[in-house]
Amino acid sequence: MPRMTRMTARLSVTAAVAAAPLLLLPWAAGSAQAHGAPTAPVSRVYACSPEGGAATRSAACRAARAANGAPFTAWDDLRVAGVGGRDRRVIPDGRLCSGNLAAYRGLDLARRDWPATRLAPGARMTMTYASTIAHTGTFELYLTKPGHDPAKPLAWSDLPERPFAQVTDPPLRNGAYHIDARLPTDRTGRQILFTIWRNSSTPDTYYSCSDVVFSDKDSEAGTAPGAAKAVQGTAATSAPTAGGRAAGSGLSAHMLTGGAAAVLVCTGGAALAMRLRRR
Ligand SMILES: [Cu+2]
Repeated sequence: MPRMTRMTARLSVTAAVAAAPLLLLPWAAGSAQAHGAPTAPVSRVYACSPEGGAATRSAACRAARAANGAPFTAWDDLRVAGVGGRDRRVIPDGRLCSGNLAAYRGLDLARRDWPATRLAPGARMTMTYASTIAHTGTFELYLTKPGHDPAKPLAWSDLPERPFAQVTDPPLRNGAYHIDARLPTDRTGRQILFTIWRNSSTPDTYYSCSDVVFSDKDSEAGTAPGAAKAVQGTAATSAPTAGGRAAGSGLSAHMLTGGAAAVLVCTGGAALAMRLRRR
């Protein structure tokens, strides 16, 4: 199975980089080495993953997988090591949604039909960020500027300098972080909610693109607090339980190995990520 092949590859890379016997521990459980991604408003990587429900069969997700050459099974592993807050220098324009990782390049496709979540301007919103391994760190939420054209590749200049919400170590409940935010009032139509999760317990930074559509304030859809409703007409995601996989063996295995082991898992993944980027 491909997953095992990847893990084996990652393990050998890691072992070569740092021959620490403890590194074997997390893999011994055969669990996913994984970390997190937004499930509401649903991120591209989660929507297009095998756990994305109806959304994963959408034309956008099919095109993304075709561009990728592989499914987004590791939806919670979109992370780059060593960025240290220099996102705009490390990640090139047009590669924001993939974090410039070849394994996720299909997420950079500029399309108007990505599975999207309807939001109301100025409303309160709670982002659900599924966590398959807990880390400490800061979440930054950005929205593309008013007038954003979703048919153009996402560039840093499409995002404001400052996030509309920033939260450090939000509560982790039922396998997900919950990030409360007040949405800007001046967005209309289709926008991209770009989330950066800057870990403080690992060297990693996570990137994700969630497609959202702002409806009129008068419209009832999405006005309820925390409402994140799938847009009609596009593929709706079944409301994901926080981290479908978190309920499985993956989370418990990682929890048993403890925080230090989780950091090691991420370090190992970083080695693979660097390898992928060199391709
Ligand atoms: Cu992690």
